Amino acid sequence: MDHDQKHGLSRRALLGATAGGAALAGGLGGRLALGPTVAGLGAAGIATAATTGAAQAAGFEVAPGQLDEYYGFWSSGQTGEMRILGIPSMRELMRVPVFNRCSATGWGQTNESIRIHQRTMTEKTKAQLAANGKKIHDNGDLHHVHMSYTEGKYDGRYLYMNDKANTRVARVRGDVMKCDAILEIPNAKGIHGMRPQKWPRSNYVFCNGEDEAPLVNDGSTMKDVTTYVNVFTAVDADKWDVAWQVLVSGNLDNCDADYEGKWAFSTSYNSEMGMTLADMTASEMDHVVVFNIAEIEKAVAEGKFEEVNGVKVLDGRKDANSQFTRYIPIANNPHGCNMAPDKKHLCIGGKLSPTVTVIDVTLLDAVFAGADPRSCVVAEPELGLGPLHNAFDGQGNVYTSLFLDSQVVKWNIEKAIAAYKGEKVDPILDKLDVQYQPGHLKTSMGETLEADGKWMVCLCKFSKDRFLNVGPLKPENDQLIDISGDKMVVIHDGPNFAEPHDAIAVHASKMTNIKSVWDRQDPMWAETRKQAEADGVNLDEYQDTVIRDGNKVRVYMSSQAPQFALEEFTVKEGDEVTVIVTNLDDIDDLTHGFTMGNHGVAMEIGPQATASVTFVAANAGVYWYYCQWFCHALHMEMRGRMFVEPKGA
Ligand code: CUK
Ligand code: CUA
Ligand code: CA
Repeated sequence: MDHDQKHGLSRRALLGATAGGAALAGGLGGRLALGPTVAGLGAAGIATAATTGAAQAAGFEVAPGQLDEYYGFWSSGQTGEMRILGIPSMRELMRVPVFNRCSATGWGQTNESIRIHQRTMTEKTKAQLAANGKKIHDNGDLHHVHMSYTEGKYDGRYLYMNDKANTRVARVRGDVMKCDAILEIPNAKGIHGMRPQKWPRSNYVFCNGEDEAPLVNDGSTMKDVTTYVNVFTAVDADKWDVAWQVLVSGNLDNCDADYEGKWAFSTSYNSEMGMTLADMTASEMDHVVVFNIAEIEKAVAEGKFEEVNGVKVLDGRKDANSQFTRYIPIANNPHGCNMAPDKKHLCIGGKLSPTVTVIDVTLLDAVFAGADPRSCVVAEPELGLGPLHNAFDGQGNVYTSLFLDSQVVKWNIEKAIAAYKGEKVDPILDKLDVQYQPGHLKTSMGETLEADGKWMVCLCKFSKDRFLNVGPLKPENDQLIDISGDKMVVIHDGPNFAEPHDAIAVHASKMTNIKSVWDRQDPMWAETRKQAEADGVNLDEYQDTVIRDGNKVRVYMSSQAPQFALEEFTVKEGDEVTVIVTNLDDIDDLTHGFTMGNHGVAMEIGPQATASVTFVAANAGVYWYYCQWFCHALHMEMRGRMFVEPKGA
């Protein structure tokens, strides 16, 4: 295996960057009471630069102080967050709460995050939540994470992700790695497959509705499945609103977009519109829906839509005979849907069929002009049992996960096309056992025009005997595979908590706009700033102001290690208290926290950030608040008291 050689250059380049980072940390150390410790770390970082040879001998291992070559952005399934891992080290670097409630950062509890949750929430959902004593849904089922594109390449601006559980999509900013927008999608049910447009840029995020339901879902019709529809949604990625929706026949599972901005594609495993497992698998064929973006945009511009719940809806069902869609028959219950970086071939995982169907997207114009829908199929290699998802190396090869065989199969597109034409060639180049039952698999930069064929991560659904037994609930197993040679090689087992479905590997050079310190004027707390202005408080300066507004109390306190500006404040029993903390420290990695004891309140305040939280001081007494983020040698002392006076006092 020539892996070390192949990666040597970039690793050395990274080491240079690390040494610089260490020097920076050492410099910052002087500004902290913890100076000696930080300076010590810096020295260790520089020392590793001398051990390059040993690190390379260790293969994939990224030695202490070294940085990974790729950012891995991971979904977390039912945990509801996005995760960042380093590739190839497979070290978890960060968790970004999105649909979940986060105890560390206060996501789902701070006023700033609740506003993001509620901005696009429908009145129906608000009412449903209120009936349950809640303001937001604090769970999600996040299957897919994808980055924004400019001309088929990652541009580092945003990450987009779905929530199948509560029919939402969300966006995470590429500069601060925080969620800044959530969108509840009307009319659709159960957003599953989701992809940004790749060309000319990610103007849309395409979202598949997986679950069938009446379009007007108000109880007037429920068991009559002929009234059920499925909805394909294009979200305007800039306005973060629904641009348009298309009704389809059958349900929608996974989707992708092409590299020309002409098409979007979705697999459907329930063309039968069955409501039981037996019915959903009854047909011999299901289909892939092809969406014609230009035709859809034209109809929307000409006003040829129906407005349903404030959204422009077009009818792309089979009976409507529109130019919006075509239905390509595919063997029963397909799953994965992956556009190759050759700009030409779309690969559909057969799931129940042992095949992957290859569609040549340059033949789709003819299909829309009336040619047989199957005329765009140019290969259908038989690869093994349970083909789910496909990944690419940029060299004409595909890696397909075989769920039932617990294998990854490497095969060649051109050879598969030749075999489909009747030539005697075997498209299969290699098979590799993985542990166990793989779903998605991701190659480095593989979903972009810059697919580089270095690494693959295979997200296994089961780990069984691969790790110490931790009880009946086992971790998943995300395996790192070297694909730089002819043979695939498993390099590393990566246990992971419930339940990553998908990931992307983005070269670190794409993430040039990541910040270490917030901008004081960040839109995240723009509304909080407005309130402060109205209260005559300047959030850019030292704050120790308590404003009483009826039974509402707003407590403004800035923080600078190791102190809150207020070491005590007084409210009355029953007051609605809002604590607004601005972190005036502007040093890298100097995050403070605010925890109000015995009130279920905690939040993160990054350097130069503002965060706020509202709660009711229900019982009289003394309550300590404290900084829960270790920030200084005197971090323990960074605390204060809230006095809650008895009613009528
Ligand atoms: S997925 Cu969502 S069921 Cu194969 Cu993209 Cu796991
Ligand atoms: Cu501030 Cu700990
Ligand atoms: Ca089916």
